[in-house]
Order: sequence, then structure tokens, then C-alpha cells
Amino acid sequence: MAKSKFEYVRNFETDDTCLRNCYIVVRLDGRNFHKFTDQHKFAKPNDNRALGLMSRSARSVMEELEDIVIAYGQSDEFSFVFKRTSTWFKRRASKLMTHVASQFSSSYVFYWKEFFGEDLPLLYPPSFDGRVVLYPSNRNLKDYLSWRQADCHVNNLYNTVFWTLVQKGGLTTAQAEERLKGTLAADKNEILFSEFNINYNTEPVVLKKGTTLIWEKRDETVTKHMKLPNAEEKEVEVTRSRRRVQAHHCDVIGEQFWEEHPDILEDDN
Ligand code: DGT
Ligand code: MG
Ligand code: MG
Ligand code: MG
Ligand code: MG
Repeated sequence: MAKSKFEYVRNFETDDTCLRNCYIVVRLDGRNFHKFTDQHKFAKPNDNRALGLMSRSARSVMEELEDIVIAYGQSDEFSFVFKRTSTWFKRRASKLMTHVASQFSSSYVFYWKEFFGEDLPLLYPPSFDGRVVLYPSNRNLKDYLSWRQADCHVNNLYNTVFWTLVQKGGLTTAQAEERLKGTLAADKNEILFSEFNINYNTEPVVLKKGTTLIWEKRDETVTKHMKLPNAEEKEVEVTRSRRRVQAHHCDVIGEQFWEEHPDILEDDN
């Protein structure tokens, strides 16, 4: 087919192919969720419905897009890791990032009612920013996920003490902020324990560790109706191995998780 004289504009597109052999991480973060969570009256500091909706949306991303081997989320963010050998969308960063962001955003809206019910409608369309980061080694990738999980822990400990001081201790938010200035983790644990009889260690793991989604093989048994040649029907049990996205709320900083799930990462050579 003859090319039009306009074809040359294609050459203005820039090459954003991700470097080979690197894990491709797409991290999404809710845009201005400070306001979004306020307007939708999310429970402070953690809203279990909201965390459930984030995980549900992330699962939809993993199920719809190829080659994501692990995802990690906390607060208003989720990171998706494409396997290092992925050739999906020719490794074009903009394609990968926009597919992840749009699948996640539309799922967040689509599943909203499942988590918030009819009584709390969405007041306006939320959005998520995305970025792409490449990690060339398993160590770098594990350190990336450790960084996000450490961030989850630090923020959650702070937020838990902060909102306990406000909600149970009767402090204003300004007073709570002042009280926590310069305190270390041990001091915060101590405030919770000695003043409010809360043992931070027994707080729910989903809040302390965030959510890790991985693929797991499970045997599933289903009953099938079979038609026999003589027109009789018979029920038979069929077991097959199915890949499903499974949520974990465990430590990913230590080696145990990686030893228990050796299929997530590819060899470093
Ligand atoms: P950004 O990301 O620069 O557009 O701005 P924000 O406001 O999204 O800031 P970010 O992402 O650093 O912080 C997340 C905000 O979302 C923060 O204000 C706390 C809020 N948030 C996240 N999860 C929850 C929750 O479960 N409950 C409540 N009440 N707030 C939450
Ligand atoms: Mg931000
Ligand atoms: Mg945000
Ligand atoms: Mg955030
Ligand atoms: Mg098209």
C-alpha cells in the first residue's frame, strides 16, 4: 500500500524499550488520596474495605496482563513485577505502564461496590500515577520490595500510634504530631503498650506487612456431568492443577519467603 505523505510523523515516536534481562517494575500510586480517602470517609489509619479493593484490583491486573510474577501493595500503592525475560508489548515501558494503570483504575471503580456497598458511592473517578523502574539483579529486586515493605511498617507504626493518641488519648492532631516528634520505633511501641494496652506485634499482619500477590498452583476438583453413549448421565470428579493468584501478608525482607517460593525469580546468570 502506498504511504501517505503524513507517514513521517511516526518517526517522532521515541524508543522506550526496557533493557533486556531486567525485571520491569511498574508502581502505581493513588493520585491525591489524602483528599480521596477523606471525602470517602475511609477509616483511619487503615480501612479494610479499601485494602481489599486495592488487592482485588491488583489481582485483576495479574489475571489480565501477562508475565507479572509478583505484586506488592500497601496504602494507596501497588507494585507489579514483570519477569525479566518478558517480551510482552516488546518491553515498551509506556505500553506496560499504561496497561497496568488503566486495568487497575477501571477495576478499582468496577469492584468498588463489592467492598463499599451501595451506601458509600464513589463521589468522583479516582486515578493512579505509574512509573517504570528496571532492576537488573535478584538482589536489587528483593531490595526494592524490601524498601516498600519497610515503608509500610514505618508508616503503619507511626499512623497507628498517631491515631490512637487522637482517637483514644483525646489529643488533637497537632498535639499527637508534637508528641511523636523525634520518637524511635521502640518509643512508639512503648506508648501503645503502656498508655493504651496495645501490643503492636498483635496488630493484623495485613497492616504491618502489606499484601503480596503471587501465582500458586492448586489442585481443584470439580464434578462434571458426562453423557454416556446410551444417553445415561454420570457424574465424575475431575481434578486439575490450576494457577491462581494467592495473597500473602508475610515478610518479604528475609530469605524465608523466597526459599518457600523458588519459582518467582529467575536465575541471576
Ligand atoms: P500523591 O500520591 O502525591 O498524589 O498524594 P497522596 O495524597 O495520594 O499521598 P500519598 O500517596 O503519599 O499518601 C497516601 C494517602 O492516602 C495518605 O494521605 C493516607 C491515605 N490513605 C491510604 N490508605 C488509607 C486508609 O486505609 N485509610 C485512610 N484514612 N487513609 C488512607
Ligand atoms: Mg506520592
Ligand atoms: Mg498517593
Ligand atoms: Mg502513596
Ligand atoms: Mg489499538
